[in-house]
Amino acid sequence: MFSHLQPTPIDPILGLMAAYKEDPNPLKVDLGVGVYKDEQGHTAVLDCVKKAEALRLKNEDSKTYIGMAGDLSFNSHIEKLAFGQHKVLLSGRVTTAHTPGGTGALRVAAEFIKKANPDATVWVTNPTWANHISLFQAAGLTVKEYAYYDWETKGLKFDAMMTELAQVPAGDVVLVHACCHNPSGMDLNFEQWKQFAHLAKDKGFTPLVDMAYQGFGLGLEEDSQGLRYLADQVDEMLLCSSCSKNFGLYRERIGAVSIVTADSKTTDIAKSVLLAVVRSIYSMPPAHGAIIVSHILDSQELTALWHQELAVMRNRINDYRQLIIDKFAAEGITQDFSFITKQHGMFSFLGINKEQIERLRKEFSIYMVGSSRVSISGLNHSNIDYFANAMAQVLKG
Ligand code: PLP
Ligand code: TYF
Repeated sequence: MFSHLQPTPIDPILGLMAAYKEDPNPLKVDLGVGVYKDEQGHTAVLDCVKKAEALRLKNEDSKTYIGMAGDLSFNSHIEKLAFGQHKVLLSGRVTTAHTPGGTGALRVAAEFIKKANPDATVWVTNPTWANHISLFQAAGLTVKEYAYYDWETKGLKFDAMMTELAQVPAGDVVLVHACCHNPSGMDLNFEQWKQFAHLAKDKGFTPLVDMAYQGFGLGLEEDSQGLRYLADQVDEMLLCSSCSKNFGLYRERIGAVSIVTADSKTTDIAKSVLLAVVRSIYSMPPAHGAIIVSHILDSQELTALWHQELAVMRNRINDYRQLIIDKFAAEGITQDFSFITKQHGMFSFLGINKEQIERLRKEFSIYMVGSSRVSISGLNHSNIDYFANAMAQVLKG
């Protein structure tokens, strides 16, 4: 039966990562995958993680299974990180399972939605992270897009977004990015979050917030402001979070899915369904990443260190947003790229065309996703002039 299989194309972002690795050009620049790189172009293990790992090595006394919900201490920490002291936590309206990465959280959420409403359509931003579409389709759900990014103004199509979402029926799910929109970098401001939350409440659709970059936008608290306002307004929602970026735990695969229900009785039922979904996919999540995060957030000292290290990553990216503009100006580029400083998180769309992206890759070994998405932390003081100069040549035509 395997001879009937058809080849499946590789995820273009991961394909780009492989192509970059094989490129022998010493000047090559990787602006592809959303993985934070420091000034040396290295994705280092955070010091707070190293310390927590040492603690784990010393204290761990068993490798027996953890339950289907994973590490309960982690779950409690991750809920507080997202919701703070919110009434949904205080009134027992949230149930959380730790998952293999944010991707695992989304996949579990998809199956959970399928159980709650098999006919649900999941609405995603146009454009969105390509995996969103395949993850929800894999659970047999219909996926449709709503207006979001405006290629003309390099901003949001907020009015069109609200008009389209006003047609979404109760029982459907609307996925929003908590902060640091992937791929555009263009986020809702707080006023827009409020309007979105009121619409969700009026229309009765269920929001699903994907929070893969908490702390990479404006700060840990600021980045969850919209999410918390939404939780003030609606009875039910889902949250998928990831510790891949903000704890630098990419390969440990640690994330969480949280379900918010209208009352604690429904939460108990939702929990049983959630755990049944987990059991039918992977039984129990891997423990390591969750225990690392738990150790960090259990300790004031390690939490303070984490905040510092996260701020270093966030500030470096934001500094480079401005530096790109300055270097482009120094190269005589006259097109307006000021939108880059209005965006948040790892990514921005440069808004250049396919041929220009192709030339950057072929002539200069500068790698970015085909939509012109750049992962800004791939830039550093050794390559930014090379990048700005290549951009100037390519923009001249
Ligand atoms: N959601 C978004 C928007 C992402 O960009 C990512 C990837 O980084 C994820 C979810 C899931 O990340 P991971 O599975 O690595 O935790
Ligand atoms: O968008 C990105 O670059 C990150 C990393 O299948 C990623 O979200 C990309 C593709 C993928 C998994 C993670």
